[in-house]
Amino acid sequence: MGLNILTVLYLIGSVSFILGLKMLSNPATARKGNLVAAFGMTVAIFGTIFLYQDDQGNKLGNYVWIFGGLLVGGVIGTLAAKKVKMTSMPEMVSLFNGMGGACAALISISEFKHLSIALGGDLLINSTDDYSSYQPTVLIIVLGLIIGSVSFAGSMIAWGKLNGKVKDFSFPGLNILTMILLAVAIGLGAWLVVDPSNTYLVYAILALALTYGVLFVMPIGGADMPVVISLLNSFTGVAAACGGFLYNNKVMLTGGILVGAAGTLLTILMCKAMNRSLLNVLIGSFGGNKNAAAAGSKEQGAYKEISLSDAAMVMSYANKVMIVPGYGLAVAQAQHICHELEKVLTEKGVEVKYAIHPVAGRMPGHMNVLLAEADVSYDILMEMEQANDEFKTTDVVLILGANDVVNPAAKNDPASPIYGMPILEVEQAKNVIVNKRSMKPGYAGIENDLFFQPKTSMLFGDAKKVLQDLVAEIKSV
Ligand code: TAP
Repeated sequence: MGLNILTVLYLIGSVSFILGLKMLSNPATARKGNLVAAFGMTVAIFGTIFLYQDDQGNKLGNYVWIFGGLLVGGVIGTLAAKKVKMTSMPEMVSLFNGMGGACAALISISEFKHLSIALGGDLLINSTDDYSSYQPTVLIIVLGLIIGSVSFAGSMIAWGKLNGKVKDFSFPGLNILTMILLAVAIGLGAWLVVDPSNTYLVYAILALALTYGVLFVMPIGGADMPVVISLLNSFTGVAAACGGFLYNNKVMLTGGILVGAAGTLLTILMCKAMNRSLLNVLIGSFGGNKNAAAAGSKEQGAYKEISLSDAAMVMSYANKVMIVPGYGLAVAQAQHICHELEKVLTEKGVEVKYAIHPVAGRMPGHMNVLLAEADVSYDILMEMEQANDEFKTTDVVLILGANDVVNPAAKNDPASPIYGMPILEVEQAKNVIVNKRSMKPGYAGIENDLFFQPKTSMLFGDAKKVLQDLVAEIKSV
């Protein structure tokens, strides 16, 4: 009876994950989607704790440990999520993803121990036994161990890179060394499957996979971290799915597969948005600043500035204004005042739209989340392709704290580290006003020719302060 109810709860959990994921793909429903998926996870966790029984009818027990862990993890997770700034979200995703990988690796280690005990306490004593019926289980254990450990170690390095504590590191032949490490880990894994009596191999595989995870992420440039995190996220999903196989737990399997698939798709989409292959991201060095330094030192012409009152005037008398939000808007927390500007202009009869680049900011969907928080209508958010069609008929483009995503070098300069990344082609508009605090480069560390073009004017200052002043000026025009 208990098992039947549990099966129904697992079904509810699995359906909630799928619905939640679907809802997450649209900013209008994303918040609800998150809650729906969290509900599914709660049902799955508490269903397992209270209703799971093994073949002999034993319940889980260990309630003090389980609820102790839930309490400690729950409190840390809640505080971390409440405290985190929107701009540090990728770091937190990376950290939490690493924890998922570590869980999967620990499950593999503990399940291998259980298997050893089930086989008579010490597999070494029985080294001449026939293990064929256990080999599929050992295979899943090895896969979970390798993938989970790589995901854990790689995510920790990605976390360190995003918060600036870990610097890029590489040396000639590093890629070959990492390939060899992975090949040896897989080879030892195959050996363990053939002969599970070699218990020490588990720890050798663990050490190799952890080292591989560290060395695999170390040379990848900071700007490529979101792609790496998304890839590692898909690894964690696959490792969790291995846990689902081990425990014959359908909801864990579904959850793992969904995370694995979603992470893989997101990785592909991000690579497409940058017009680069995954291999190029993993062994290239975009953001590693070798080329960036060279590009950054290129001699540029003069740039011109625009005063607040002139900017207010140009925008007030425009037919159409496109706002391009970027990382700086998020840093300045200027989304609300940006919405205010949009309303003031709209009241004056100006058509206002937003042009959203897929990798603007520091995480996928960053700008959508930010603008949704300020109640900007989804109807006026243009994706890159739509926006690029609209710029031709735009009078003023107002760039707010964006830089790399509007850098024409991505189109025109094959030597640029961002060459090939699709950009917002703002220079097609009649006028371009750029708000940032200085002439400093953005995330990729390179200069931006756009700032030196004749139709571009710089409006220096913190985005929030500039927008507040701009709104006041426009109201008085
Ligand atoms: P960036 O190229 O990083 O440029 C942001 C600009 O904002 C900077 O040049 C900075 O110039 C300005 N800024 C900073 N604080 C500001 C403030 N308070 N007020 C006004 N301006 C401010 O941003 P982007 O155009 O959004 O491009 C995103 C970059 O990050 C891309 O290279 C992308 O590949 C990378 N990336 C993306 C993601 C995802 S998935 N979205 C994740 C990680 C990295 P000043 O210092 O002169 O003010």
